[in-house]
Amino acid sequence: MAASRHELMSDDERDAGVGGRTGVGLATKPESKTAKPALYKVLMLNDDYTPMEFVVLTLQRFFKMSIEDATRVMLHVHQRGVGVCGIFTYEVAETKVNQVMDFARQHQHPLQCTMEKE
Ligand code: TYC
Repeated sequence: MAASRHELMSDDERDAGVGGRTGVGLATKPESKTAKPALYKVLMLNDDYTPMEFVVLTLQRFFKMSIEDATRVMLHVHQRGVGVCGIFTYEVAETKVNQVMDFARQHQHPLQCTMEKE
């Protein structure tokens, strides 16, 4: 589906109104009222020891994936070395990384999970 005109506009253009003249709004008006939060990718890393079933279970439990999606992501990580589990705000991403690392440690698996700015 093609992007709408509205979706293609910058915040400045929206602030100026549809078809408005960018950059000629009132000097007192903020450029945008809705600052978007920074986003972070949560990454899963491959290793030689963690069982595939454990990785699938981890993706289902902490990232709410179906068994099909979890298996797809696990196999991607197994084959490519790294894969994206999801994209979140900083605090949510940090919580997910900690949950995965704690879960792996409890089960004595070397599974590693990390985050990086998008
Ligand atoms: N490479 C592991 C194995 O062969 C499976 C695995 C997949 C481990 C993904 C970690 O993030 C991972 N048992």
